[in-house]
Amino acid sequence: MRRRWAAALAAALLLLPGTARPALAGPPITTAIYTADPAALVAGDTLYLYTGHDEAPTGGTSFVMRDWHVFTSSEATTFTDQGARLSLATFPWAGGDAWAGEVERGADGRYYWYASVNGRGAGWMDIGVAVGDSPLGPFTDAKGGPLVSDSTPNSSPLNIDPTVFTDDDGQVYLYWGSYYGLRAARLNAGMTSINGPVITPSGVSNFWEAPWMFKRAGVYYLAYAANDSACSAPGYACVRYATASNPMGPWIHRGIVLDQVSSTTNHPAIIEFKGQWYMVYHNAASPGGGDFRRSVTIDQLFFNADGTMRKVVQTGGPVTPGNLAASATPSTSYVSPWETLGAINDGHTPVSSADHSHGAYGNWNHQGTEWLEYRWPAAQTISRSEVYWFDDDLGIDLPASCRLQYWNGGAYVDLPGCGVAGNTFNLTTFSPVSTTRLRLNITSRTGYSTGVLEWRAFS
Ligand code: FUB
Repeated sequence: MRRRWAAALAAALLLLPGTARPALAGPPITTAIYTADPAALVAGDTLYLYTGHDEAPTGGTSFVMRDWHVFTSSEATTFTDQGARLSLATFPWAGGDAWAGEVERGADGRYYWYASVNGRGAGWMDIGVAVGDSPLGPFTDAKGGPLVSDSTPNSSPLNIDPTVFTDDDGQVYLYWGSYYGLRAARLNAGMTSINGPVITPSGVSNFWEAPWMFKRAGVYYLAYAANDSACSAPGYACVRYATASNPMGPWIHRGIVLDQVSSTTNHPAIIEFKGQWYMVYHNAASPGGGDFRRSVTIDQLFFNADGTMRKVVQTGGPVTPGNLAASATPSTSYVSPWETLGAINDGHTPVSSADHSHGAYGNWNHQGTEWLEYRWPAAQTISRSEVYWFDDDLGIDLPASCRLQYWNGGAYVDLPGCGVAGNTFNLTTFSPVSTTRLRLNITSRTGYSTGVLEWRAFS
């Protein structure tokens, strides 16, 4: 099986001497459609976001992507959808899967849109390139076939997610790849062919996919999705980054710039616009959103004096205001190996007890009582719990009963029991307790196992 592909808005005016910064962003750039895989470009005084378009139905379990949209903004806060400006039809040789892309201005002043598509050839995904005379196109196929495919020597195990970077000397670089296979090459000035060997850059620790390259103060930066256990829950990705003094590396890993988001996939674009740096990325925070119904969002990004990037604060993320679960570490007595413990505090609001589009905790085929626990590094005051049960109409059913407990420093102390209704959050309120651990004991119905889609805790 292919690996599963693998969130209180803060609005404030921050003043820098002489510079008015725009209000913090954070909500989806649109809720009219689902968007993913952002790339960013500044042309004139406009910020352009090039995004994929998720069209999977509610509860869908795979990508449905046929075209790409362009969004414009003059202040990086509100965005106008300029519509689908590129589609699979632009590439007659391609058959499906309009995945991540990026637009770069060529030396000829034209705009080149590099895009991941199913090339219908050997292997699965290829990278095509379209060209237009303006950032909004119209765009036409610039090559009549893939720029990168499985037949490209030393290509990636999955040829997707192009990022294109033009250095100060005019040399253009293409980075791309997935399935842990990062690749890089120089492009010819014409923007539509590779010049020289495809290399496997070194030092890009835990690379999974979705590279984004840029330069600041003479330093090259490469941000990318990683999915190691030190940065994200199983099945989810974070964004790590590396820096280099040469555009082809070697790279030095610098850390995590964006934590796990509410979608399993994570995909960065980093850009400076009108004196402020931004991280553009996607999550599953839009109403009805999910792993295959993602939404692009934008947040401010800040650099330290030494050039390292501070971790981005996800202002429009999936965090329900006051939900203490977001900062807790979950653990359990048992989780089925194919299920996702991290799903219980990813901030997703399920549409039903069958909605495991963001993953689910499940303990099939255990029966009887199993427990889930949240731990915090410092004591939290808690007076409310909300549990959304998972029911797959197979081996996992709603529980027979459940009981909450908190840790008083020496023992677990009972709190009131909790509801076992499906298709809703089961609310339990109690006198405030100060604790570092909250435990949910779940007892199954005879013949079934149990599962949880989301578990929230509040002061
Ligand atoms: O949207 C399809 C794929 O999911 C992209 O190409 C990856 O970067 C991941 O976001």
